[in-house]
Amino acid sequence: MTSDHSLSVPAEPYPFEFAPEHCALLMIDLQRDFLEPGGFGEMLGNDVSQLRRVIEPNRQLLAAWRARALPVMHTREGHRPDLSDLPPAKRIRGHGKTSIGDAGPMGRILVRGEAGHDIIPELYPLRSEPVIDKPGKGAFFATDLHAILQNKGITQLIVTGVTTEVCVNTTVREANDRGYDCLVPEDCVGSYFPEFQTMGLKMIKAQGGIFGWVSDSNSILAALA
Ligand code: TIU
Repeated sequence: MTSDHSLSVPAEPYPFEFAPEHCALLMIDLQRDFLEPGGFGEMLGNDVSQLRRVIEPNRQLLAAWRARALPVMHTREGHRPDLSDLPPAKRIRGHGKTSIGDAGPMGRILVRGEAGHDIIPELYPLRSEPVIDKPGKGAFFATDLHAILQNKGITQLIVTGVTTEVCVNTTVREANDRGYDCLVPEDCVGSYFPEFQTMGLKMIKAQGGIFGWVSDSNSILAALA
């Protein structure tokens, strides 16, 4: 708890107490290449409808944060056009025919500045909302996110986005080790794999909230109302 003006959200493993002005909405990798039909995610054989169900609850949470002028931040996974920040191990992983940096359905895959790398129009950032370009799965690795959060006095995070077991989980773990409280609304995070969605959320809230809390968007909206 970071202020005397705190709200309580029903959550697992126990209620999440948060001070809105110290709590950022951190939206992970809601990028066209992961969510849109014809993008990189679908090209890899994934069912993007599993991710698209997160759009509407995220839109509602984003509207609520913006209406109260609370802090919002977005991340994008991707690399420099010269690929100098792309580890060779990441580029060749999977031995696919097409890999990061190659021409894809919406421009060069996961390259900054390309259409597919950008955030979906439904959840597009405002100019005032920091966008963190990250080369890895976690939002803290090789980025200035921690400094930005510290400068703004943010100690708690509502983490949403895709995918639950990859970039969301990695970011929550990184945040937890840096001392942030993280709440994950389950309807605002998505995985291409239903079993990973379930287990990815269980891993966060297990053992007394080993990495954080799990709730849903309606419970957060109700607490803010
Ligand atoms: N953002 C994110 O999770 N990147 C991924 O590569 N996720 C997969 O599930 N592949």
